[in-house]
Amino acid sequence: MNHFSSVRDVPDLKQLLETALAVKQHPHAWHQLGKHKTLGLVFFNSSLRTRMSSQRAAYNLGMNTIVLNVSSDSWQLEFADGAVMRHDKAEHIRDAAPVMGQYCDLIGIRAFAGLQDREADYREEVLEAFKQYAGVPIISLESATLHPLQSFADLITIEMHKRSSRPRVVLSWAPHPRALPQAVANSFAEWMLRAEVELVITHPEGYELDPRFTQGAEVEYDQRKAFEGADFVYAKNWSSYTHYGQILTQSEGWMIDAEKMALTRQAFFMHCLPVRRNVVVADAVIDSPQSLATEQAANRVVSMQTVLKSMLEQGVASN
Ligand code: SN0
Repeated sequence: MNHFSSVRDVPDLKQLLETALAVKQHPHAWHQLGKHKTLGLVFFNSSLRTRMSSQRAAYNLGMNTIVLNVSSDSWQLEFADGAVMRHDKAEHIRDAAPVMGQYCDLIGIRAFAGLQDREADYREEVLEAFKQYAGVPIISLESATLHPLQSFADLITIEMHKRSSRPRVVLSWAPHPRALPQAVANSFAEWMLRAEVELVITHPEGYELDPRFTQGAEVEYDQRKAFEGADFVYAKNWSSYTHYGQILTQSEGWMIDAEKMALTRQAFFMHCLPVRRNVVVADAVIDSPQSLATEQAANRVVSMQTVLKSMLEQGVASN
């Protein structure tokens, strides 16, 4: 793994999952591995779990961290080639990224989709510019199209709770008051399609995801039918990909409640958080013993630590 921004960067997923289970059991067993190494964490968007779990994962490996919140603490960055920089952006990525690469051995980047220009978002302009100019390995902390550390944590969580060798995992669209990126859903689909699960995606018409990430998954437009026999229900809102960035309907009827969960095989409920209670999911579901939301968040330390450990052992961060 030179960079980690998709499951496609993982050469052997089974092995990575095995490593994760070892890391979960013995989080401090590699506390010297990251000695004298620095992880940069660069945020263009808000974060709670990603920031705290990344710092904790680095600490468990004996690494130092430097956090930069670009939107509030730093110069605003220009990404356009050949820009005449007379406006609000003070520094170009061609200058900023190599400097960060001097201070850090690995850099994590969070840069959400802008949801205005589909081509630009799906080209991953920000993430790719860091890969091109920083000169050190880049780890996605949620990019415009994917959130691999979340999906890896989700896979670890499913692995710990599955009751059969090939559980039925349902990714369900849910309502939300704001337009959100497709990244979590794209990424979850991409990881599940490479794991030992049966993936079903359910959403209202118009919320079809980019087939580059979902090819091979079953799509069921009837949410209740999708829930029948489910072992895991993964709730997430996303805005339309085809009518890019739009909320097509409020679809309140898609909220996940106890009555719908009763259609499942006593399924576990999953959400990556932050969640809008009683819009996406009813209190009774997220507060039930079947909810894995806190455990998913706990496994964010495990997924990040496993990725850092693999990169450090490979010697990719050898400044
Ligand atoms: C982000 C998303 O991609 O959907 C991050 C999820 C890990 N979620 C939000 O931005 C939610 C914000 C809100 O207003 O509820």
